[in-house]
Amino acid sequence: MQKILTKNEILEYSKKGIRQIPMEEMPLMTDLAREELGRLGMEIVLANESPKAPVSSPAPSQTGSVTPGSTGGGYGGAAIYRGCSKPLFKEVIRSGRKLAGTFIGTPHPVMTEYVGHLGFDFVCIDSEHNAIHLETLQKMLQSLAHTPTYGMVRVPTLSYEMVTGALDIGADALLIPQIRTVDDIVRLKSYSQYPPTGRRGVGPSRLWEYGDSIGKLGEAGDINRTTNIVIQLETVASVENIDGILAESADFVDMFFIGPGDLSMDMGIFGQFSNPRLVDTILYLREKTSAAGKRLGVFAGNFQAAKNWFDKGFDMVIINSELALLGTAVSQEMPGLRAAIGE
Ligand code: 3PY
Ligand code: MG
Repeated sequence: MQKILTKNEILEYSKKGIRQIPMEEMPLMTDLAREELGRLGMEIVLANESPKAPVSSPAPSQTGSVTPGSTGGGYGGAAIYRGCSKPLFKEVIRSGRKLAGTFIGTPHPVMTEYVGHLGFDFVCIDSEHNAIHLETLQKMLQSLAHTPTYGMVRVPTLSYEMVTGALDIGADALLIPQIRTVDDIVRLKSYSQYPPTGRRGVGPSRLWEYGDSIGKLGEAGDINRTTNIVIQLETVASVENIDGILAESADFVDMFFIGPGDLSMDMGIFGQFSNPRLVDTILYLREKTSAAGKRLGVFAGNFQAAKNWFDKGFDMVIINSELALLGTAVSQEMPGLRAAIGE
């Protein structure tokens, strides 16, 4: 009979320092076992296979690396057969890795897939400021399955439909704009977390391989482990309420994100990114989030600004958008071309 390899047995091998588990034939594995194997960067070696080079530690520190047995697009173990296998985004977020992404505004999977191969850790599909609704979002997320890049979605509204909907179609993380009050966080928690923490509904969505892996929700462990919520701090109210916001989100949010555009607009100094009032407010938010043990990201207009934010200790940067990056590249070259042809 085919051997069944459990998560505990994998942990035993790991404790003994064995990273390549020798087996006569490929064992059956529970989803938790497969996930653990991937998380620990271990693999099965069959008796008739020659030993391979040592496997490096789990992939979070390596954009584009593929870890056997763990998944992208959320959680499901079956995803190993369905696309580019990635560690859980939660592990990457918690690993301490500095994360670089860009917004996607073009409502099409081809653009998403293309940008997914450019070396960003994640893309953030921006349905707050673009005509991208759930049907299109799902296709855009699907297009990332064969890339090493994670798919974050900025939802347009703090609503059950958008929060639960975007998670169910497989968003690796949600970016939640325009947060103002502690009550916003209470609602966000109830929409994004399964009971008893919240009131998110259970269904055979893409996240659960259309039902194939939905049984995982019944397994022991944190059933909300697929969920990554990033809260935007971009209103004066969110600055005023920061202590309450941090307290209320303590158990379900790892990352915050500052939107300097809206924050400066709300402060009456739109676009004055060097204005000391804005800079001091951003640094104040960094102190608060860091004291609460949370990671912090920020929007950057270009790569140089992104480097500056990383130098200042920020953990995540969203570098403008795919359209802005395209616009910059073309506008740098076009004058030279026009001059060369005598215009
Ligand atoms: C802002 O700057 O307001 C943003 O939302 C950037 O993402
Ligand atoms: Mg904003």
